[in-house]
Amino acid sequence: MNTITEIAAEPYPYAFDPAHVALLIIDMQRDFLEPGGFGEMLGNDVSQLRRTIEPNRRLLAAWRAAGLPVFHTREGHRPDLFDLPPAKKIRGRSATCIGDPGPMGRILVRGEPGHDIIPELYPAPGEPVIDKPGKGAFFATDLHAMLEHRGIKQLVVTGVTTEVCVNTTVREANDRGYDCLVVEDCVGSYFPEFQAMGLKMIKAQGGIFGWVGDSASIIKTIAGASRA
Ligand code: C5J
Repeated sequence: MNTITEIAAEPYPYAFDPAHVALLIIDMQRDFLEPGGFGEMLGNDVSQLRRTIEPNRRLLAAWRAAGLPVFHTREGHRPDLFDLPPAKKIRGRSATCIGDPGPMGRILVRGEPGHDIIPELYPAPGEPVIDKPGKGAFFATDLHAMLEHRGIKQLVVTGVTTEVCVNTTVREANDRGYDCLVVEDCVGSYFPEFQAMGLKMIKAQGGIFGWVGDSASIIKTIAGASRA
């Protein structure tokens, strides 16, 4: 399938172009999603994020089967923390913060177990992983260059959390000219009200930052798709 196909979405159908689209999976990391990780240690209900794992797994499988490109991101910092802004380190006044020992190694530090992607969605060989020090995937990374080199103009965006790293990334992408389709059952927030509002903000005002759709509609469209 190489033709542009309309996918049901809000605020209006998304013109899915298999020749210029990539799947961008944001921060599906153990420390955010797994029981016993940093997210749960802070008092968050990880089940709110874990409900996205199965829909993401199905979408990723269909995406890979269609031979379409996928990019993964991880939020985290160098072990020496030189890329960690002091403001980010002390924000929240928590007794345990980024770089400190946590339940799954040093919190949000590259190379630590908790920083890595959950096994259910682990990147396949050849799938780029973008390590980002900020909330947005475009800040201080080479993601934009990588997408441009591949001719990518559309991003189907999944991951966590809806109101923080997903929203920030979609806004950054929108300003760089990408058409973003956010997959509502594949993005999650610890807070149900932020999940609802985070999605509403994207599709409001005629799709001010992008579109919102569901994984079943996307899977139906890409089934059997091939870049050949
Ligand atoms: C947060 C993220 N919430 N991936 N990170 O700190 O949304």
